[in-house]
Amino acid sequence: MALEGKVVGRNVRKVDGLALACGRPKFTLDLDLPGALVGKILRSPYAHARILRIDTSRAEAVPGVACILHHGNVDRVPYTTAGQGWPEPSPYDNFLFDRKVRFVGDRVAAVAAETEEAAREALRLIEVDYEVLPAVLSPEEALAAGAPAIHDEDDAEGIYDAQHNIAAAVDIPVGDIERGFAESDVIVEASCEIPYSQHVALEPHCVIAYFDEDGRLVLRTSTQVPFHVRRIVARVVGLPMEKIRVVKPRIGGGFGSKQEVILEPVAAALALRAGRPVVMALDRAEVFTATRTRHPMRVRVKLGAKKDGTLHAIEMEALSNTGAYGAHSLTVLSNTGSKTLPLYNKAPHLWFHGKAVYTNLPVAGAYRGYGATQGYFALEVAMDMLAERLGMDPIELRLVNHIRAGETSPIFEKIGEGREGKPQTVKSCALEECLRVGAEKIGWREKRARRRREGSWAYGVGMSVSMQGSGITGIDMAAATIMMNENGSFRLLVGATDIGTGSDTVLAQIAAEVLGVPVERISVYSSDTDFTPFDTGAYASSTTYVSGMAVLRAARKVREAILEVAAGMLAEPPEDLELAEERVTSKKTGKSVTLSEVGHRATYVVDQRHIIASASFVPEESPPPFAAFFCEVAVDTETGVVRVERFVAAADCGVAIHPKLAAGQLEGAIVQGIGHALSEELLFSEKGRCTNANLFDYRIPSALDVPALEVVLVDSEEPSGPLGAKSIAEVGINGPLPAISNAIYHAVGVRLTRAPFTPARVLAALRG
Ligand code: SMO
Repeated sequence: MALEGKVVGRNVRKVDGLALACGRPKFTLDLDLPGALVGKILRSPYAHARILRIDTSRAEAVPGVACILHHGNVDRVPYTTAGQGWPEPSPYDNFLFDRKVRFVGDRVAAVAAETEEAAREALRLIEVDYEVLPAVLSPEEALAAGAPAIHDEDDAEGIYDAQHNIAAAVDIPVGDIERGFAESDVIVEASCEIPYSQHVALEPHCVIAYFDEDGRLVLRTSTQVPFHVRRIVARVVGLPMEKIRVVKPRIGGGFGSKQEVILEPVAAALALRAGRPVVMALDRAEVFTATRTRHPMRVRVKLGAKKDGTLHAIEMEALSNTGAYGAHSLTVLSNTGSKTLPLYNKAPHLWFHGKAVYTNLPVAGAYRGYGATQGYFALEVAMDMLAERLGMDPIELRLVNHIRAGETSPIFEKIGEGREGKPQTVKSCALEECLRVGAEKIGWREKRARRRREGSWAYGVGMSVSMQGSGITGIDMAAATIMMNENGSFRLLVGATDIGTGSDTVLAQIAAEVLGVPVERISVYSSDTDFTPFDTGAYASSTTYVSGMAVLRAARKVREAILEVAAGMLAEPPEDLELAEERVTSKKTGKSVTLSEVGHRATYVVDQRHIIASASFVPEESPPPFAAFFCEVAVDTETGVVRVERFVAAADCGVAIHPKLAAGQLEGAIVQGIGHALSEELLFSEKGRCTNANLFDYRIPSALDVPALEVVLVDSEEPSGPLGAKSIAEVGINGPLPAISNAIYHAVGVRLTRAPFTPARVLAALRG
């Protein structure tokens, strides 16, 4: 493979792999703090209610109870839980505790006690009188005339239209959409809907709050965004930022659910009030109902095309349900358009518009794919309909329309992260090759031409494509520090947040490649707001690209310093020297010195200094990774059961720094996407109570449910990225919903547009 370096492009051992495999204590709750209190949260039994009275006297009398917090005894500070850059694009519509509750599971009070039993007993004894209010349980109800206003408080900030329950709205026209449709030869329309679904990270949200020897507050927490945690907690509990340290240990998955600052302010407030350490961990039911979910969304896509298949007009309308609070409401909605429409950049007339509305249901937030998943479901089903109407092969239709290297889309500039974006030209795109490889592997041509049928089982194949981004232009920022030890090894300090993705390994590889050492000679530390430099965090498919560029820059500076010292030793100019295999060697004379000799000289002998460098990176563009997805499904026409028989994905993530980890990201995202397509949905009673908040009734794919899955990484080289890399974390989750829906259509001739495609829905569709 041409793109392989000495370290980059190789499947080196994960830097934390052995410790994780051996079960060494590395996760948040593995720290045993003597004397820590247990924190628990009292949650609302009602979807919408006003708290008339709260009496904690009986609860406080429970032996072992240290403190109880509620709206009556904490400061009222509006904030957002969305862990994003500053200024924050999500509305400030959250309070640590409020006078009102807005969904079943909303926080009413929190207790810290010596034991879990005492904490639970106290929760039971807190007396609350509620005035139950009419609940709004769907986006349609939220928008209906006379609907109760969910956010009627007068101190929330940044809500688009609180009186009408609209958290955020977008309206982005390009060209003249009416003319576009009038000039089109063929028009199709699809409306697709995604329900409530949850990330189901293996490790639930958890945090330990304690005080260091100087009385500073330390939060050891399972987060994707340590620096945003520090900023948001400081604001909510009223501490100066320098009095807070956030430590991120190993993380058992996030997928967006930990891009939210949910538990940390509660734990911090309890610890501060009690003057004692506090441990908090949610149970699975709380994770399902009271952390964050994907934004349920209905997306309508109308496509107008010329006879040859060239798209001429695209309208996309999204109705997003943000639940009780507006975390990521504007940015997820924006991404529904901004991460989908540039893919088909041949259409001159575009209109993207939509609303994110409040309901009295669980709070939606960031979830891998971040709006694009919802958008691609409708867009790629509509493309399948268009191909059929035109009598074109669906692959051919994509080939006619997809963006290529050297091309742009006005959408890049029009839609950014809650504000305008930046113009961008795509510099690498191997989607054509992805389509070719994927089609060949699934046997597209043969299977498309001949539908198989066995008894009641009908077989079909379907496909879809998607892109995503690599970080957020002009907003994301990452920094890295590299220090050389005198023996020629290095410490790499990054604010980048490995949440199980393997990014520590990827970043070490980038440094190792530049510094001419094996990965084993680099110790990586991520992330601790006291010791590692700033990084916006692990989200928006940013780490390899954004943090990787910071590491690359820091490593280049360190290399320069090493060559300078070696130049003095070899009495040759640095330009004539090269750094490889742990030595600096003269290109002219062949003489060399080891890195250890360089390190010892710099540290102890001549012109002493620490060889150390820091660098930052802010992306000016967000190069999209691309992927093509193909699947074969079997549909039982008697029971409506859908089985995914095979799934093939080919993706272009630029240079894969660690091909196995990159392939693992793609596989994991696809399996989550298959869960969206076949089984995952949170269900609610008519009072807004979730009825399946457990892993038995809410079905994520298990190992047994994963089909024959083949992923291929197609090389490209992204000139703006670190050693040619762009992202891979999210793009894979956008494919399965439309590919499986399109395959079902090929198998049995019905379009499934409401996820998940349960047997009942498939049967209903089959029966007309
Ligand atoms: S949904 Mo991710 O935390 O950008």
